[in-house]
Amino acid sequence: MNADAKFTRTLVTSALPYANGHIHLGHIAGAYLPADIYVRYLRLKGKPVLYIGGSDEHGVPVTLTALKEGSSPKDVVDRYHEANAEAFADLGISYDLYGRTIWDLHADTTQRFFRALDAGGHIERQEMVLWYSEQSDMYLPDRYVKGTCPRCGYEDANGDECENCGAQYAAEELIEPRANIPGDTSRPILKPSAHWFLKLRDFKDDLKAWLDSHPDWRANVRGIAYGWVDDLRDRCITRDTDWGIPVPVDDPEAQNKRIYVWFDAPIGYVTNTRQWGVEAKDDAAAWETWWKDPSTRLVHFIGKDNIPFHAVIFPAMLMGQGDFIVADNVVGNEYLNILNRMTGKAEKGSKSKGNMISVRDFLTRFSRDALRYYLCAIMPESRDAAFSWDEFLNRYNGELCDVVGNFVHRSLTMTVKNFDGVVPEPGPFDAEDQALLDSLPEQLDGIAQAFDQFRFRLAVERFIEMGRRANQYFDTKQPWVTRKTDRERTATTLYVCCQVVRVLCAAMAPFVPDGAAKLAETLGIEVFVGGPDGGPDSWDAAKTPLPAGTPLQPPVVLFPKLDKDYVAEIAERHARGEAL
Ligand code: B3M
Ligand code: ZN
Repeated sequence: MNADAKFTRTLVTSALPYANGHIHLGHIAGAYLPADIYVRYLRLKGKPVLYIGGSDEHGVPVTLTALKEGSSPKDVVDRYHEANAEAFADLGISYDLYGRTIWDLHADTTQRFFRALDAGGHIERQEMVLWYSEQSDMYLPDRYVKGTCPRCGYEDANGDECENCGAQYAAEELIEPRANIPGDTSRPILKPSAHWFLKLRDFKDDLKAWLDSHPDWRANVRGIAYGWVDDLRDRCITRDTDWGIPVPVDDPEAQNKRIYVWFDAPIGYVTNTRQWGVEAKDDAAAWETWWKDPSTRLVHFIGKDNIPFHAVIFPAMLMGQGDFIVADNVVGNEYLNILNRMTGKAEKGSKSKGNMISVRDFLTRFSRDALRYYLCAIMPESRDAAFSWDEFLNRYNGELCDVVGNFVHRSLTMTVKNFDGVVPEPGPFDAEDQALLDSLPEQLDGIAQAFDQFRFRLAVERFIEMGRRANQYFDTKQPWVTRKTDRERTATTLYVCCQVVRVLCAAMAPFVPDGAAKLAETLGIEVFVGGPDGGPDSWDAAKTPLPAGTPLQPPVVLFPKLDKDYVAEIAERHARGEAL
């Protein structure tokens, strides 16, 4: 369906990463780069778009990190929130707001959600038994207890779910439980505790109807979402911990408990929109248009492990509010693995293997355009992909530099040198000139169509294809030969090349914004980059030719080539588990 018809604005979210570690390339290829490319594309089109992100600062991942490093949860989240906000900015992930879930405003939003669900009869108090450590004197929620999966026998399963087979089970089903706390050697016991549950079944029909109305979603997302909706259970939305948002119920049992992190985290999108309204618009009610007006299109970008939360649970929570919109698309990527150079096999990135590459480290060595280009070119859209140093080198050098960078550079250098630094006045067009000129709007539309369908790899392919076609034209026309014999012919050729360059400039802007900005400056074109209020369409404007006589700046190298030995040296360091 044509999304334009129904919607007047788009709200884009990227998953909120836990603030307990550095952002790495796997995160980027999953939920951040595709969202950022999409948002930049919409901004160029002049469509009103708001891009919201932030840190996920509650939950066991954070308290466990604090416990293991001997610090406090607050210390952990302060450190990593800062570091990750900076890494995103360095990579050009262009959030309108990057917020925090420890904000008071977020406790307020979350408690409002909880109360509305409670008032609607969708929350229920239940007694349950949980693992408890007498040695550490605490309940062992989620990853605090490990054991053997009752379904598949995996020995590192969590308290109530197994990473290996995806099974969910009651705590008491876990086999041979052990506390996942340094120094705790006691055998956990089962102890009763009261908790609050979200009655997901109440939303079954609405969830199903909503999924049915989106047959265009990716197969991975639909498959997982339908699997859940067909087997909905009550979800426990509180935990025995003191790190999190207080449970807004009048019950002494709730005192020592907090709201479960997966309940509050997606509400962070709403909180951070509220905060954006206050900061950018000085309007505490600005967020409501983005979350309640049915002409807002909500799109979530996530990694595949987050699919149930974004395609089932959070939508149910939104439906339970009565007046919120739900997502029009949930774009879930598969995983980015890492190619092991010794074995030639793709491996899962893991802290213990030390093979993960943080964005911070990577950007001390290579440009963000290089990283963005490569990750987009291999984006794990419908199956897992693997980061490889050799492929990084080959694709960046061989495609972005040699095909597009080279075409732009030779076209503009010749033009500036031979035609007084302006776009030349063309003579009559021959069939080849005309065919290339005529194809440009179509080629740009092909890239737009790929973006509209969240097919970022295809967009990159079409973009490089545009460069290849242009190089073929250049080679056929041989302006470096005609320059000495036929000035009018040369002027026509380079006029056509300048038009291709102009279109390439728009097409590359969402992937490689730095190269695009340099090129726009060379061409003297003003690129309007819109935001929440929208504006003129700079994307379609690229279809209007640059007039003859337009002054050009001396061209600069857009995409400096990578040195093979340098990349090999960094790859070696990575293979040895050293900092890049
Ligand atoms: N923090 C899980 C993750 O970082 C979780 C996502 C929350 S999205 C609202 O992958
Ligand atoms: Zn299992």
